[in-house]
Amino acid sequence: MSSNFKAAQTVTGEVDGSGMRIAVVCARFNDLITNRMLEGTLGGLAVHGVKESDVTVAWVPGAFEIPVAAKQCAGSGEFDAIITLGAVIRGDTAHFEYVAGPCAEGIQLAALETGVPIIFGVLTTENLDQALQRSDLDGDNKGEEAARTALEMVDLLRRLPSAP
Ligand code: INI
Repeated sequence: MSSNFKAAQTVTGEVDGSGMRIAVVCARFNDLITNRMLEGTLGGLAVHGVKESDVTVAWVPGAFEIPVAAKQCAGSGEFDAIITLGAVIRGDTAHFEYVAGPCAEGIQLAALETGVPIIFGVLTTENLDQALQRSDLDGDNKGEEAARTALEMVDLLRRLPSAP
């Protein structure tokens, strides 16, 4: 299949994020984990050229509150992408499913309704250890991964044809 649009990605597959405006909606619940993810996200954005002044961080109480804040950011016209960060740990709660499921579904719905990429950087793990592993400051960090995903999606949507 041939492609008639050019990607701006460099040979390493990385996107130049300069000029992109990003909102990060971050849950306070399990903030030991979400602060580490936020650090990964902010580092990832900076490495790819996003200016600090183009990044807005909005804190919400828990993962359940992420979708409504993400949707408002997405609908504002102020941001090219929204990154959501949260940590839902099964060991902590009997209502894991009631938090994790609606959070994921709400984020996807908000992205589809607004057409703005909203990245799912919400960890859902069995225990704290797994969450620590996936928010490593020197290795695997789901927040850093979410930053790269956001920039890639902004770049892609700018290049794909849209409705006339
Ligand atoms: N919120 C989380 O972000 N992670 C969790 O693991 C969690 N647990 O375990 O309950 C959690 N609960 C709070 C929830 O997100 C809401 O803030 C709360 O229910 C108020 O609506």
